Amino acid sequence: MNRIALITGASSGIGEATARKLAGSGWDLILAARRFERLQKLVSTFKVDTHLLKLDVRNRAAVEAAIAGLPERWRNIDLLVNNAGLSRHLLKLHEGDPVAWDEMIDTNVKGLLYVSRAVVPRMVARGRGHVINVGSIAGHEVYPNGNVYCASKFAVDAITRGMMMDLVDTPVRVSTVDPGLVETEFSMVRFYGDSERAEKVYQGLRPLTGDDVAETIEWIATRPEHIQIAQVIILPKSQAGAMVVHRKQ
Ligand code: NDP
Ligand code: 8X3
Repeated sequence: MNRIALITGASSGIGEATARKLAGSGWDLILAARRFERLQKLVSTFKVDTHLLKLDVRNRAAVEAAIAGLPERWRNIDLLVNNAGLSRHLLKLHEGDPVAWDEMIDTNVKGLLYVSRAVVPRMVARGRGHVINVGSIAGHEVYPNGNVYCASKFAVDAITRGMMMDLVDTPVRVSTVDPGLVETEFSMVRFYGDSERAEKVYQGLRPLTGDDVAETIEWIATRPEHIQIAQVIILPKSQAGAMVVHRKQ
């Protein structure tokens, strides 16, 4: 039987690209997202076994039930990619939208915790497993109006470090991949479908693609078992930090 990977947020962007990449390399896949029909379309051409979960990672009971309810054939997850996440708005904190704060913290932080809490115990029990969290350059540097999104990604960084310590006496590996600008649906979601504003984010530079990040995730996941890639920061060539981006006029 092939190795099994569970990818959250596999209906778009980095998660979708990671699903394609791992499917191409012969991993069997559990794919989770809210937009189930997208997952169905995605796997229609895959040659590996797949198991789809319509899942909102913010819903702790649903996460617990989804993992506890996995058929026996899918229980031994070798790789968890905690990718589901989003940003909302670019606003000063005192002018911010608490509904958007909840969405970001509940998804990026609490969702990642819920999924990890549900999946990792069996990895520990089996003595085998790898968790790769998708952080961000926003988890290393705060940028203006990024306040809560950045805080959520700083939290991912702290959680990753904590998990690595908690699992140091087990064979379970923990890693984080922290991208800069990746052209996905991320900015469309951040700006609530304002495509003009979303496109401007990537104007004048060649951003990363979901495939670029997926390739890095696969590389991290396929190192020999004595190697734990703790963290990879991956940026477009013309980005030198969260706020330092060179754009051609
Ligand atoms: P996309 O918007 O293209 O994809 C986001 C994915 O997350 C979708 O599959 C979406 O699925 C899923 N998702 C969002 N909320 C939930 C939820 N509550 N439950 C389950 N799934 C959810 O963006 P990206 O691919 O760019 O984002 C993926 C990750 O990469 C995020 O964690 C993001 O913070 C991070 N990142 C992105 C960067 C970028 O520049 N694009 C840079 C650095 C990090 P659905 O809506 O179907 O549930
Ligand atoms: C996404 C990267 O810089 O747009 O995490 O916040 S950024």
